[in-house]
Amino acid sequence: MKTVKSLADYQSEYQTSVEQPEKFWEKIADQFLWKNRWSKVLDWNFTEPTIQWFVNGTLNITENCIDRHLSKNAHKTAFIFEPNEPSESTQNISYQTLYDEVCRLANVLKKLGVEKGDRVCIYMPMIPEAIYGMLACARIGAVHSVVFGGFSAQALKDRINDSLCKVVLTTDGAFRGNKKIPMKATVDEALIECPSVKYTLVFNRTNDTIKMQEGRDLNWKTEVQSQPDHCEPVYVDAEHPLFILYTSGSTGKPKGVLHTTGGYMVYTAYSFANVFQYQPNDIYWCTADVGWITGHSYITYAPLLNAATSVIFEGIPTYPDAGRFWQVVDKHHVTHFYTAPTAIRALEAAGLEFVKPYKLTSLKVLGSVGEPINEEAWNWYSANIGKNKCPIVDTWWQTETGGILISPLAGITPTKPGFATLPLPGIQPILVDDKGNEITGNNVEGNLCIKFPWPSIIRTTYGDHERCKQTYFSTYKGLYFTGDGCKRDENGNYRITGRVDDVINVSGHRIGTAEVESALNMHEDIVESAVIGYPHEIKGQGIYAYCISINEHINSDDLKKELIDLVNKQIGPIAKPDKIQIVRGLPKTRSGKIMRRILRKIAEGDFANLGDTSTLLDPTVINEIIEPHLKNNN
Ligand code: 7RM
Repeated sequence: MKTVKSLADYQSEYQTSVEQPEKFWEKIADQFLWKNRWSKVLDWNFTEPTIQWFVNGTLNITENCIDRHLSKNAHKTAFIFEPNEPSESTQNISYQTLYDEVCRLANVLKKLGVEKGDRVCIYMPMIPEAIYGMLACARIGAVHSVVFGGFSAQALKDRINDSLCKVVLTTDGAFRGNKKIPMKATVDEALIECPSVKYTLVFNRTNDTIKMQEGRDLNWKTEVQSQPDHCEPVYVDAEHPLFILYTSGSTGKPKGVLHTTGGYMVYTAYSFANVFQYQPNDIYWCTADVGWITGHSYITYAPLLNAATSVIFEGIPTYPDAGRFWQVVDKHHVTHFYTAPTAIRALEAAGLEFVKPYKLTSLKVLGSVGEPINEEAWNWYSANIGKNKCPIVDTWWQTETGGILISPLAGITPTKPGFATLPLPGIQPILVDDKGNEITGNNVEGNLCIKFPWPSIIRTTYGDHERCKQTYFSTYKGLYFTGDGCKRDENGNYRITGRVDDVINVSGHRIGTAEVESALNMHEDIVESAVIGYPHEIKGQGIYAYCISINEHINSDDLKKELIDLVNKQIGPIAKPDKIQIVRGLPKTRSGKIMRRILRKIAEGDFANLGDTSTLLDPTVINEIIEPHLKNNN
């Protein structure tokens, strides 16, 4: 794919993209394989919202990810699989092998009755089969719903039932550092109440003993073996759903963010090529999990659309020790390394002795994603991993945006620690105040919105379009609202400061405070709770829960443990509160709204700056909440 090569290129391409967006995107879309060309590039309305890109175009995304490369690149490595255990051998998967595997699996899905438009849940660890699963769905026009392997049975069940999945792809278990994690047992528990699921396909990874329910559970390897390694692609409309990915918001249950096929393909491929400046012999490694949007866009789809070679890593940054990432970089001569600030901070804290043994000379570009990167971590990453020779691309985007919207282009855009810098061509950010008035000029701060559609923008929240409208398109009329706060510096560079809604970002994972609160409230002793985020050295934000117990005096470790177990069971380990405080009351306004601003200040230990407390119903609760903090001196 042709990419921007200089700052002047970027500026002229940006200008074209704003002045003639349809012409701009059409030229990019033309670099792909389409069955039928579109009749109209864009049809949009941010009020409903209805957004259609490449109207009436038809295509199959896997043909673009795989088939298209076979004439020249059949033997090129698509994926290098690096297992959890360093002693287990690496697996090289060529584009031809990828084709064969995806086709066989797609044939199995067809045999199981999966048809175009049907939903398939993927609940798997980071192994190549998870990616085969996504692509096998796309091959036949089925819609994948990947659920992160760390979610609990309850969370998995909710997601399966929201989109009525027919089949679940899973494994017996997962290797994660020195732990083995059950996967099939969790699926079994979830499926007790999932009437839509007819089959599961189980890939044996850990070879642990699992229960296989006759007539429902099938062995992956056995099923795949007997299938031909060819499967005709099913051509779908550009606006046919490609996948659903659940993400947390400020209220209620997680939303199923829906992405469609044509626009998602065009935007993810374009953004990957431009942001990373990937060249044909480079080795790219994104350390995310396919359970998150970063894994969807920048492990599965975009690298393949660019015929790239990428590393798939099963393990964790700290096993067998905190040098694992750097060992893998050296082992596979990784040129492009893309990770999250939380990992950088954790590895920085582990000490330079874990970096020293490795050369890291293959690296050309470093990336960051998922949360604001603090200057300290940025500088450490640049100096110790990039040896001050690799540009850092701090990429800002969201599940809902499908691809990177604000980021430096590697080696082209001047970088600045803590800043995602400039919008990609085609992206029109705007800052607004709380009333929705545009904040113009530089050296300003406001709520980050986008005023024009890009091809991979969210189309709907599955089964509830009104929620999509309310959440993203109603706060500020005519704008897509990101939920993030943002600064624009004197040169027009953007710095994303974090969420302005009730979403917490823990180690780059989005956690809805409302979800954690409703889990806590399920405890029979808990009357009400308020959950907020507080600054955490490694995780970015930690989870702080204030709970009102019916037994006022009880602030016991037993109760806290029960509450943590409850959250673990309802959502999963990523949502476990770091701190729980049992309180007698919560600071509420006269209209009954919890004043989270005050609770945040208290959790930060900033008791002197609680701000205006005059609207509180009962101001005395504040002193009671602060009191134990003063005692513990924390
Ligand atoms: C890709 C992803 C989205 C939220 C988003 C932000 C935060 C992500 C950055 C960032 C500052 C960044 N999708 N966020 N990237 N904040 N700088 N480079 O993370 O849907 O899981 O989360 O993450 O608050 O709204 S996500």
